[in-house]
Amino acid sequence: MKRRLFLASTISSALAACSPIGTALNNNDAFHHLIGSAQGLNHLLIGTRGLAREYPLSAIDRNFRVNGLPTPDDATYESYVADRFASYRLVVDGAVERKHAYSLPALRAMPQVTQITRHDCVEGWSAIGEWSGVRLSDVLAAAHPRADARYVVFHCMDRDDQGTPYYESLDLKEAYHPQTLLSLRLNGSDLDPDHGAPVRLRVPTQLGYKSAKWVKRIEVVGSFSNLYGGKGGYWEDQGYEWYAGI
Ligand SMILES: Nc1nc2c(c(=O)[nH]1)N[C@H]1C(S)=C(S)[C@@H](COP(=O)(O)O)O[C@H]1N2
Ligand SMILES: [Mo]
Repeated sequence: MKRRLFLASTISSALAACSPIGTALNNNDAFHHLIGSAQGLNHLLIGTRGLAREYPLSAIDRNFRVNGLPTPDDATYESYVADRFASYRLVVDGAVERKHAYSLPALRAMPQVTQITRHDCVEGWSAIGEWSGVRLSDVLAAAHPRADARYVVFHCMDRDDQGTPYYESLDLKEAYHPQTLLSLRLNGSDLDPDHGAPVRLRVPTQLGYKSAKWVKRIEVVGSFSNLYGGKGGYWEDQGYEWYAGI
């Protein structure tokens, strides 16, 4: 019932509701207006061809806010945390010639990129962090996407209170963007569980909901027709824009 009421609510309230923990901002009409117009403008702005701004070390927000669905607490995730993700594998499959299952040490052995960028949540807050990890383009290149590949879907380990997991997607152009990372580290430390350990997508050219936490599987697809509501993401299926360029 709660879910049906939520789906029936206006696009603008959906846009301001990317945390299940409601914020005062969600009830603010001026904020809805601001966010609504920002979403409309996204299509006119630089988009994924531009580079997101990078910041100096002094700009880092040491306390990076935690947001979104709760950190997974199922037996599988608890055992990952207990063995420091020794048994975790990041699966890459779908419309690719070469499927992969990466262990965390295998990801750490790939070339690492570090960038200090700002995370912008659609709810109206931002945080600057130093993110390190593997370029998504390197992982995709190793998988050899097939000719029918169009999008890259990220399947996550967290679930909402209905049991639906979080999922997100990028098109190939955004996925191959040089700043699009599979992050393993935040502010000089391994990612902690609350920020998406062990692997979290970081897309500084797009709004925060694209930066999927707790990624366990990267699926290359030709369309979203087999992905839940068919709009390409957990929040997209509830009214957010799929294209979330900043
Ligand atoms: N798996 C998963 N990824 C997610 C979310 C989520 O609920 N589940 N929330 C998104 C949203 S709306 C935001 S703002 C950021 C929050 O990231 P942080 O907790 O590191 O600040 O994660 C994004 N990625
Ligand atoms: Mo967000």
